[in-house]
Amino acid sequence: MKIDVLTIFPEFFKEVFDFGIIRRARKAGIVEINIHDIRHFALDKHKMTDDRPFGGGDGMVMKPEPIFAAVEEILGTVDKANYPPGVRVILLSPQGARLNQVVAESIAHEADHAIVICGRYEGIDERVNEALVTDEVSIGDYVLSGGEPAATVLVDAIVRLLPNALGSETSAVNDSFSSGMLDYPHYTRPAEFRGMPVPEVLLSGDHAKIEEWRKAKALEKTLKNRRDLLDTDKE
Ligand code: 6GU
Repeated sequence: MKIDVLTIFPEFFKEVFDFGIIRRARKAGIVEINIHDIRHFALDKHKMTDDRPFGGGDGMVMKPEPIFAAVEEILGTVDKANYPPGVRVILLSPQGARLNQVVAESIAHEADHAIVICGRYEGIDERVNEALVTDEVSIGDYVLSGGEPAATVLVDAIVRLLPNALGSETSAVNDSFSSGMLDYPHYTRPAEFRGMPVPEVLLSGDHAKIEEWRKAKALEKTLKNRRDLLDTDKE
């Protein structure tokens, strides 16, 4: 899979994709990640990437021209209808559809090329959305100053789902959310630490009982922290 990130803060991404599973996936050729400076595509001599909003109001709006130029260079077209199959142009914005495991899976499994546009909080010219964007995505109901932190979240969620990205020691199938529930609690050595013992059952060697305990604990945690996941009438 190829991922192109468009940002006005390319330095932000200098090291974030150089650790752990993403680093290993890049080295193994499972994913190629390129960071593009939107400013580099600005047309005027001041390299302006934003301007004042038509209709008035606070804040600046990201100009369409540099973003169109960047997408045109990367894809060879700025016409959604002519995108090759497997291309997704994703705009990160607080107005997007909320990211969840289903959204991440649909991108990881259906796309072979993702262009990720990091919007600034104040906004981006809507013609970018209309003409270029296939998916407008938010990472949750809170305000970030820009899409950059959201891009690291989205890229991580996608890359770990790509075939062979996870080592044999981990499996995406057992993850939280793929089961619709939170994960059960984990313990490692020592068996007693500062007066806190590990639950007996985990030392028992009784795998059926351990499985039962983990299911109960996962349910308990989901009820406590994320009751909404158990609602049957959710989207
Ligand atoms: Cl993708 N961008 C911004 N600016 N804020 C957000 C977000 C994205 N997702 C949640 N909050």
